Amino acid sequence: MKHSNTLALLAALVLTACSNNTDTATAPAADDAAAGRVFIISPEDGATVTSPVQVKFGIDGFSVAAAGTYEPMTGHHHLLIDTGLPPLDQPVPADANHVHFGKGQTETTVELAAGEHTLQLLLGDGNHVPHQPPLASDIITITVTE
Ligand SMILES: [Cu+2]
Repeated sequence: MKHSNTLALLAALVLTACSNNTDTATAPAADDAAAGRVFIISPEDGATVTSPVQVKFGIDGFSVAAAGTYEPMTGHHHLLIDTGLPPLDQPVPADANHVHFGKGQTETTVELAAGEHTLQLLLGDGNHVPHQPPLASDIITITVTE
């Protein structure tokens, strides 16, 4: 594929440029996570909504890529429902409170019981591990009515 050829050429150029430093040549390009941001587009913080709730994910500086993709400056969304941030040095858990969007989805619909709920986005890399520093949205609180 043309894309792969371009990558191979780039890799060859990098290898040539760094031929006196194999550590640098073999290390993956670094993420600049400080340049990225994720945020919940909707619902708005404090909103009163009915279930199912449509949640739209926003991202700046980084690009969304499917799980298993290891390009720098990419990741996929995780929606944290009624829970705090998980340990940030390991893959995000996968359960009812930590929902993965490993196909690169940028929105979802969640069924929530009546009452108050918190939502937060956390970006993960190709291995579902948060970036350094982590790209997490502000926490929003919504109220679901019957
Ligand atoms: Cu994931």
